[in-house]
Formats: sequence, C-alpha cells, structure tokens
Amino acid sequence: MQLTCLPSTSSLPGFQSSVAVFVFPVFVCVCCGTSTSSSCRIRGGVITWLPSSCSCPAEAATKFFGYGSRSSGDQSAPTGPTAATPHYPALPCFTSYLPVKPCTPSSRSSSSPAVIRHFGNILALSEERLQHGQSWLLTPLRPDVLTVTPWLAPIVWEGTFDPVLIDNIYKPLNLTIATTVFAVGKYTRFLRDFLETAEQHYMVGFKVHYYVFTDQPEQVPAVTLAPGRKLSITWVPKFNRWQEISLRRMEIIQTAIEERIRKEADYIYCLDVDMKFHNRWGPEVLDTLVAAIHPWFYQLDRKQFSYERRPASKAYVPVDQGDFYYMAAVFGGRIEDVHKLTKTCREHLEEDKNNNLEAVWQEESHLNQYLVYQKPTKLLSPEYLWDDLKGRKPNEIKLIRFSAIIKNKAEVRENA
Ligand SMILES: [Mn+2]
Repeated sequence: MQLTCLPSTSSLPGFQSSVAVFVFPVFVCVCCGTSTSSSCRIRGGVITWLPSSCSCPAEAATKFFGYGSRSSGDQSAPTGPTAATPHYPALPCFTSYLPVKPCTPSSRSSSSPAVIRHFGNILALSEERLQHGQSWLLTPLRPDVLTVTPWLAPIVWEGTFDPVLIDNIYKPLNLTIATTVFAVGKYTRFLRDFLETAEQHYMVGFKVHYYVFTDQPEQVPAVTLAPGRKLSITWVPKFNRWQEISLRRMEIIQTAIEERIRKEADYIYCLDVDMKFHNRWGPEVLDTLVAAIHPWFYQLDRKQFSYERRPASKAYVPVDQGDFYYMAAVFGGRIEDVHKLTKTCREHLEEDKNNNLEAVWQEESHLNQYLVYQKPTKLLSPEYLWDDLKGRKPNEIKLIRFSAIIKNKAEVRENA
C-alpha cells in the first residue's frame, strides 16, 4: 500500500522550497503496534512510505503519529509535534493519541517479539502491542493530582497508564494473583457481590486464586469463575468482637502465606469483602509493596490523620510524620514483602495486646505505622478504594473502581 501523508514542501508554511527538509514520520499500526520510523526527503513533492513490517488491514496500518523535522545537515534528534505542528497544522492523518482498535490474531505482526524489561530484571517476551502514543515530557497526563511520591513511587490514577500496554506487559509473565478475603459472621452476605463483580473487573484475563476465610464455609456462594481462576475456602473461628477479626487478620494471612500461598502465587492482594468492583482493577496495581490511599483522608493535613498517637503503642506515629493515610481494606504486593508486613504487624498487635493496648483503628493503625518506615513502592489512588458513603464523585476521581458498600454497621458488626 502507498501512503501519502504530507503536502509538498512548497505548501508547508514556514518552509522554503529551496531548503531540503527531512521529515521523520513515526508510523505506528494502531492494530498491532508495530512502528517504523524513516527519514523521507521532501523536494516539492509528496513523501511516500510503504509499511512492510506489519500485515494488518490497510486502514489500520496507514495511521501514524508523531513526526519531526530538521534541516539538512542538522543531526539533532527529531522534534516532536509540539515543535513541528505549527508549520503544518492541517495534516489530515496526524494524531497524537492512538485509539486502541480491536485486532484479530491473524492481523497481528509476525515480527520478532519485543523484549521488555520488567521489575526485578525479569525479562518478558510479548508479541502483543507494546507500543503506545508518545509521551511528552512537558505534557503531564494528570496535572490535577500527585502522580508520584517524594520517594518516587507512582500513584496510580486513571489517565496515567495505558491499560492495554499494561496487560500486554504482565500477561506473558503468567502470574498468579492470590487474593485474600475475610467473610466472618454476617459478612458472608457480601461475598456474592464481591466475587461476581471481581469476575467482571478484577485482574480480568489473569490467574486469580481467591482465598476465602470464613467461619461458615457452607455460606460461600457458588460463583462461576473464569478459566484459570479458582477459589479456596479456609475455616477460621468466629471471634467475639469485630475488632478481634481485624486483629487476627494479619496473623491468618501470615500463616496462609507460610503454609501455601508462597508456593501457589506470585503476588498477594488482601481485600475487604464489604465492597464491590465497578471498573477495571488490573495489573497496573502490581508492585513490590502496594497500599491504597484512604478516600476520606487525602485532603487532610497529616496531623489530622487517624494514626495511633499514644507513644506506648507499637502503632504510634508522631504528629510530624507520615506520608498518606492508607486504608486497610486494600494492601498487597509481592508475597515475601506482604509476608514481612503481616508478620511485623502481627508481632506489633500482639505486643500491644500484652500491654493491654488496642490501637485506635486496630490493624489499620499498625499497617499505617509500618508503611511510614517501609515505604510502599506503588500507591493506589482513591479510585481503587472508594466509599459509597462519599456520595457525589469529586472531579479528581475519574473512575470509581472498587468501593465500600453502604451497610448498617451496627447490624453486621454483631458484637460492636
Ligand atoms: Mn470494610
């Protein structure tokens, strides 16, 4: 196929026809992501480009994005569209954002797999789309929110990542995501909605192993799971107070990791059950140690965070310390990192108990104290942990992905 995208130099405002201008178009097939850049000389004519590196339908392959220009003899890198577009704003086929079109396997590129570098120096191979619309250093994707912490951990927000790219990076790694959920006492009633919405939105296309901890195994609903996903039930005793359930959760997760999860999964995410998924909650959350910012605290001064403030408690955080207030309804990461977190929190919870202390928000206080000193490597924005009680969605929340349902606490917390 032949592509004619650029008008003749004589019709390009800002260019004189006597000057040889080299244009560096970057063609990216929106179907398979194959990209080709080439330098084409324009001399009063049109440039032509024959895509040879992909076999996708002509319509998909003839889109391109990004180009630069330089004068003859200038060996600097091509400039981007922000620099170049003022000269030819009317280019009909220029697009700075690539829409993701459905792609049939037969039309995918048969070129050699791209090699990508993954965390921990694992090398992953993928033949899926690993290209994306160009990132511009001077154009932040989300100017309205903080997207990186002072210790350079990303904060995951809608608009800051390409979900198809993320899926294609992680899928070849063949990961298993352990997912723990506690349904004790009346909380078993939340399991069906939790699991059904998780099957629609949680790590779709990935191997998920749900570990349900409950005192009533017969109450675990039969929910159809997608291929490659499974559910195990572990019996746990019913504790006398809901606070005790919270206190014991760290110990139970620690034990489950030691007994089986470290042999059965690559990552572990520990989620509350009184929640529903509403939108994608995908592998963009995967990292070494991951915590979610509490939806009720993110606009407050750290002095107002509900940390444990009694120095005698192992959960103590001084008023001038702390980064974000995290909610214990979501935490996770690599198995051994979460194991260390649960083991440490369990030890701190037990030490407090021996001193007749109970931190103000039980395990959440200890989780927050731990994360002040062991910084999470990735933070989830409140999109990933919302609360239906918050009512109308503020502007910074583009997408509610997972949210606490409104419940009658006095009724479900039997021993409150
Ligand atoms: Mn909850």
